[in-house]
Amino acid sequence: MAELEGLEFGKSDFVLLDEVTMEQFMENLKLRFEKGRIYTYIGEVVVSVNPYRQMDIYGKDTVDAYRGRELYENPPHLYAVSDAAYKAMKRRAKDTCIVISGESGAGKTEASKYIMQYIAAITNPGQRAEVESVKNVLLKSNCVLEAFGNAKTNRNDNSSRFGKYMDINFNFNGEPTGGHINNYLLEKSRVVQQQDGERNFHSFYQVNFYLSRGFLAENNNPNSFFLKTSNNDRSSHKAVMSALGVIGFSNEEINSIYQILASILLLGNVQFETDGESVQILGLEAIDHIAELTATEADSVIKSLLFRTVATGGGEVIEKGHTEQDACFGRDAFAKALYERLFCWIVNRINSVIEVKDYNPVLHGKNTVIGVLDIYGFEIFENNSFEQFCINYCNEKLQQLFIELILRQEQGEYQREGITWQHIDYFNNQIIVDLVEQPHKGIISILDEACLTVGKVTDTVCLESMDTKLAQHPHYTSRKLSPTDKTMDFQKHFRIRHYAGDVTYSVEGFLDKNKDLLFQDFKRLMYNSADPVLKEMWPDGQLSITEVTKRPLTAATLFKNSIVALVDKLGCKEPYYVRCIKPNEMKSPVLFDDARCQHQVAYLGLMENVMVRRAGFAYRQHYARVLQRYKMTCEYTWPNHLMASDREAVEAIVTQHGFQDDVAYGHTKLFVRTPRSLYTLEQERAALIPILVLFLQKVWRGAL
Ligand code: AD9
Ligand code: MG
Repeated sequence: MAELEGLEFGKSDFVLLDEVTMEQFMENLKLRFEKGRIYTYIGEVVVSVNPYRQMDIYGKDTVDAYRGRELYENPPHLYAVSDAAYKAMKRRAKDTCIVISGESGAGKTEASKYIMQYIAAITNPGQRAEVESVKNVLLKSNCVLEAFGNAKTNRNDNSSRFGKYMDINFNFNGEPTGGHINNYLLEKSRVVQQQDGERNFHSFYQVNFYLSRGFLAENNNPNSFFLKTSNNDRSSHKAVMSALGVIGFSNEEINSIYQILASILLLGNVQFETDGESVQILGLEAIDHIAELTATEADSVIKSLLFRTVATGGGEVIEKGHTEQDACFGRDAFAKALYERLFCWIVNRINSVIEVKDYNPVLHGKNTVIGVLDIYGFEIFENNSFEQFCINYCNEKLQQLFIELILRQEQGEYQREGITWQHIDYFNNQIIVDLVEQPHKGIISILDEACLTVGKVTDTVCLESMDTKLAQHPHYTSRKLSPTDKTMDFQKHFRIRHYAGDVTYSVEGFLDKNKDLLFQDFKRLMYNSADPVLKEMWPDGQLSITEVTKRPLTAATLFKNSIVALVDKLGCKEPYYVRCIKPNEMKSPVLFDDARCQHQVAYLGLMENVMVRRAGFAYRQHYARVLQRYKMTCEYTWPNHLMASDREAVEAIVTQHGFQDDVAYGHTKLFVRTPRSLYTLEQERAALIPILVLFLQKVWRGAL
């Protein structure tokens, strides 16, 4: 059995703290971070602090040490929960999921990659080619998704600008047979605009390495989307090309991808001017290149940038010239939509390669799943807009699931088992979830209503409507409702008291982003492209203007629906949690910013988690299983017991080992408070096994 850590590294499980106070929690977290112990448990939850340096804890030796072991046999590690999830999946045919949460830069994506690498490393010992190929595609998909979905932000040089949930499918042997990726709300506004110090998606900086055409190199328009590339971009580009190849993208597809990227960049060079009557395009040479890259006609590109087709009330179809403002809006919406569709197409294309085909449960046994969720953490920026609103709503939903599953489930089990427990008060954030998503009264409904209202409803009018409807809500406020609060503007701001802290949102742009309008003319233009890859991304372009739905679902509602579906999906799996903490804002490997960390510990609900776990018991198991595993360690139970019930037999084991004060007896299960008692039992069992084997061999040979 592997050695557990010494106490000089602090307590490896917060459950073992002498007293559950914030001071002790923080002291332990800090001590462990300083000693290079970045992982600590709360029962089966892993708390991880971003080390901001390469750690020598992910190699083959470590994989071997954790493979097949129980959680309490080794120091805390992501590998241990990955193994626990894998074992639950394999031994008990349970679908499991690993939910990774934490704020931007806390280490979620890195954790998700280590988890996948671990699962890949422990499966398919026979190196079967088809399984190896599935594993390879699953691992390589990360590289592609990061290139297209990640960007440098002020918080994280490689920030995921989309949410990712990946299911890995396993056959009855526990070998990966495929997978599926769901992506959530790509932050497409980044395509046309970034905050100071931030960059566009990594993929844009790789275009030049692929398409060495003059028109990209010669660019010197200060308004363009072009930005400096670095050596890092060059090496990432190589990695992406290789990954695309491994996944199975064809040369034509890769070519189309880069041409689309280049055309988006060139769209950024298209400017408009007006003489008061009509609008013209400045930078026509960009149009020729865009037409060439998207396999369309330059005239059609111009037309869709300057006009839109509208159906009049009488069913007549007319062409209406844009104002300069509409033209700019249309261009940006087009650039964003091109990128979003490209991204979704790439995800679907990867899915088409990894999806499990021809799986016959009768022949192959139950197909089980491990899901890994790496989704954007809670965000509080200087300027918080629609994207932050959606992201923070998503975090509220996940927190709700956490409360449901870990806290409530735990307390529920004690009740069911008839064990006395201390009631733990934890903040139930359902009230904030309702504030956002409740039909008719919630913020999303109010936004949708404003978007559907005919005529000019502005963001400010929408804010007024929220103020009226939500004035009584304890988690909502605005300048109008709190006139003395000078940090907010009357016309612009509202504030939500999230479970993780107060966030002030600027309502400016909310309605446009929620409507997410893209003129049908652009869709038709793309659908008519001679490039089959591009055409495939725009099936709705074949609709004529009279067939287009007048009331498509809004961005917020689509997002809400996808998150509700996600939570449902996670809710029916056995969950494992990784809670990531960002130690400081400087990306420093040595700085532990007490205030920042304490804030995260508080809003992640970790203290409540420890309290519930402590009020509770680290380990619980049905009597029959406890007996089966440990009966050899007690003279009254080995080889069989003569007691009235399994429960009494288990009591005999516990009493013989002297930890009767550390347990409680439920109706069907034994509950053990601290992992240490279990550790003692495990050690004794491990020591007895060789003796038993010898004994049995002798019995078989007739020597006894
Ligand atoms: V965001 O919400 O996508 O903006 P994440 O995903 O939480 O964020 P990420 O995993 O990207 O953060 O980690 C940020 C950076 O911290 C990485 O680029 C690494 O430089 C660093 N990091 C995180 N975890 C580890 C680790 N286990 N070992 C070494 C790490 N470095
Ligand atoms: Mg990330």
